[in-house]
Amino acid sequence: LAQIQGADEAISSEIEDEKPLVGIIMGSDSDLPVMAVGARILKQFGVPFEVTIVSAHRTPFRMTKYATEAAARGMRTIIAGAGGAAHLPGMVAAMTTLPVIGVPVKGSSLDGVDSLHSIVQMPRGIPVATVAINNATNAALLAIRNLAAFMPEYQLKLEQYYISTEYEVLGKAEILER
Ligand code: RP5
Repeated sequence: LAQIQGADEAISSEIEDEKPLVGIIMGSDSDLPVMAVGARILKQFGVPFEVTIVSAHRTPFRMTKYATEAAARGMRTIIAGAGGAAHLPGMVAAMTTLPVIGVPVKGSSLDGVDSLHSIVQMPRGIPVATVAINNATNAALLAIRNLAAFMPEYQLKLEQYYISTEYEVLGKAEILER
C-alpha cells in the first residue's frame, strides 16, 4: 500500500477531465515501480491515461470486465504488466480488439524470463506486442506511436522527443571526447 500511496503523483494523469486513451494495468502492486516509469512517459507526452491493478488470477472477473469494456470507454491501447505466470496481457488481448502491449515484469526467481515467455508466446491469432523485461518505457512509447497514427499532435511530440534523446547522447559523447 505504501508503494501505491508513494506513487500517487507519478502515476496520476494530469488531464483528469479527459477520458483515458491508454490504460495501464498490472497484476499486483508489486509491479508498480516498473509500470510507473511508463506512466511518467505518458504524463510527459500529455496522454490521458489511467492506472490500476487487474489480476488475471486473483481478480479474473474484474479482468473480464476491464477488457470487455475498455474499447467502449474510449481506450485506444492497453498496457499490461505482469510477472511470473504472466497471463494478464494475453487474457486481456483475448477479450478485446484493442492493441495490447505486454510488459514482462522481473520477478524474484527466474529473472523475468518466465514473465517474458508467458507474454511473448501467444497463440496464433491473439497478438500481444511484447516489450523487453521491465521496459515500461518502450510500452508507453509504443502506445503513443499507436495514438500518433491518427492524432498528429503525438507525432510531433514523438519527433521532438527523439530529437532530445539524440542531443542527449551527442552531448554525452562530446563530454567523453573532450
Ligand atoms: C503476478 O504475480 C504479478 O503481476 C506480480 O508480478 C507477481 C507477484 O505478485 P505479488 O505476489 O507480488 O502480489 O500476478
